[in-house]
Amino acid sequence: MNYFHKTLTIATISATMLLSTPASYAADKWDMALAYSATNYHSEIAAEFAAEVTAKTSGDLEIVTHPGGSLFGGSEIFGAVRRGLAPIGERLISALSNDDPLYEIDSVPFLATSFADARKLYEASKPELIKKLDEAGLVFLYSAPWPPQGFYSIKAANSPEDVKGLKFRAYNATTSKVADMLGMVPTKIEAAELSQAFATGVAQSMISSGSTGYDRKLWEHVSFFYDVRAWLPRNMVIVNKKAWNRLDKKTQDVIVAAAAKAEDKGWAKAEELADWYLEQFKKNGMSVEPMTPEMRAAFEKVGASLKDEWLEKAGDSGKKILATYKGE
Ligand code: PCA
Repeated sequence: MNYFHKTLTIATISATMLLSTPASYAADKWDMALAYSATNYHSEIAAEFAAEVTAKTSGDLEIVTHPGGSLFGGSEIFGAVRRGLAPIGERLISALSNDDPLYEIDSVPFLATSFADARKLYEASKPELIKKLDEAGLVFLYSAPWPPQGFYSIKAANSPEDVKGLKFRAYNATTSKVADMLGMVPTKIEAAELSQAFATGVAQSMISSGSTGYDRKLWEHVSFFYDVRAWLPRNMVIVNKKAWNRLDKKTQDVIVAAAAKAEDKGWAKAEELADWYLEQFKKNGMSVEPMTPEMRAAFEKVGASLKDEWLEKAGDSGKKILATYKGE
């Protein structure tokens, strides 16, 4: 073997080694931004999802969750994942209604008020949701619901007069509008800042699930929960498309399988815990009641007008989704 051949052989061997040894490709780490408490079921399931991906890729892709808005606050997560500042994150979909009315379909008042209907509505809207996110440079992974939404108040709310002027904590445009139309004063506040807001009187009422009231120990500040069951909003887990495209197919498949599992767990857990949260309220001295017929009528009136408003905004694509939902 002459010098030329020898050099060529060594070069070939080195190149082959580089391509085939595990050490040749760097393991990746994804920080996953979550808005809600570490002990909330959404965050726990996200942590299980992250652990599963890490284990099944033998650490080639390690996903590390950051709950409670510790990496990015709830209101920043969508933009952060879009811009690639975080490769993956979870966001309350209906908070994004400024981007597109489709994002608030799960918060149209009294449209889907049970877990079964909420799931049907989700399935009906999913193809369009995936498309919209794709256009925004995002890959959709999974979506899980919050329990049915009720009304929290620091004072008894037996008639619409009782709530007038109450400071109201809103989490999306729909909750702001409901508050406005009922004469309350809405301010947007993320769940992570909720205890503080009620403790200082910045908030005196809100619409949310038993889950968030439980996470934030709202019985320390709020005495009344009305089990309205107005809608079931959802979170979604999204990935930055560029980060996604850097993964090999095998890793993507592991993520998709883990996401499907996480989604089913999320739906089951929300339903399993819905009544349990309200039991904890009672144990901690809160009153948990249905709304009085008078209050319910006021909520339903506001809800009906918001539903019309949504249909108008969402146009033909919204109507098509609703027709699929209703099985038409
Ligand atoms: N909890 C979240 C959104 C809906 C819910 O039930 C929150 O209050 O921020």
